[in-house]
Amino acid sequence: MSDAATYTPPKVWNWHKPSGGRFANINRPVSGATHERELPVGRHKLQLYSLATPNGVKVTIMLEELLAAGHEGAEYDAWLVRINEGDQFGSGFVAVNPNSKIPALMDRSGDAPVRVFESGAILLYLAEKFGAFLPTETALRAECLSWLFWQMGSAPYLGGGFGHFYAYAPTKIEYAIDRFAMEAKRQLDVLDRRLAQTEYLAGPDYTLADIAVWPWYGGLVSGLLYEAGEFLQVQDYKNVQRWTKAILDRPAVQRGRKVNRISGELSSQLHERHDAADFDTRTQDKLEAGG
Ligand SMILES: N[C@@H](CCC(=O)N[C@@H](CS)C(=O)NCC(=O)O)C(=O)O
Repeated sequence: MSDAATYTPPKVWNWHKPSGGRFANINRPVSGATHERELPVGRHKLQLYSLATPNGVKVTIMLEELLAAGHEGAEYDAWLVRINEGDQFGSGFVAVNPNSKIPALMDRSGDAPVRVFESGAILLYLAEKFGAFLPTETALRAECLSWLFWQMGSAPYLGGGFGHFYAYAPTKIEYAIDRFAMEAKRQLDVLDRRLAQTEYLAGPDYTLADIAVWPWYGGLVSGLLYEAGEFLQVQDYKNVQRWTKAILDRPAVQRGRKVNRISGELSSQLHERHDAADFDTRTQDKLEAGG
């Protein structure tokens, strides 16, 4: 590990040593599959390959919301992808997402399967497929999509920037933490001002914009993400706090958060989801018993 204060980049960057840090074992400078492995396929038309990170949870919340709204075609199988073990580099996964990141969706309802990757694209695909959580009126739709794309562009500064340097990097670098803490707080202020004007991000109704933004920024202001609540003084963002609590009260959100979760309290984990009944207590009991 180079000393951050004295490091001079060489003329040509080379991948010659592990960088350290929490995800060092899966980071590499090339793409593509590292091993052959087919993906499992369940009985539903929608096959989701994911993990309950903020990006993964967006999609399981969306699917549970669609089901709660009566869209039976949104029934899905959710398969666990353990990214720390390199499952995202299996040939089957790479065929669904050449970028090797969860979440990835395969829609098998038509003659030929349709692959969708990137969580924002998946939310939009599902919203259009079922005609839900995306306003049809021009201005509201534009506002909704603007917040969706805001999330896709902003969260990497929160996760890959602030979260990485504050929580995961092997050394604490003041310059990097300052830079990204500033940006994280700026983003929270953007949301806070918007949510002072309207109940939800796109306007009066809960939409896919809220589903996209909540797992990241709701997690942050709850003090859960990166355990950075005190550091960023998240209690000050009162409107984001109000919105976060309202969304967490939704039963579909509570279900969606559990799917493909492998950490935290056992009662909050549902490693795979193939049926609505999988959320039953009996399933949880089985999990707690190690089944
Ligand atoms: N922009 C992508 C980001 C997806 C992403 O970063 N997924 C992470 C987990 S949150 C992942 O799969 N990482 C595994 C890896 O980088 O190898 C999306 O929104 O879908």
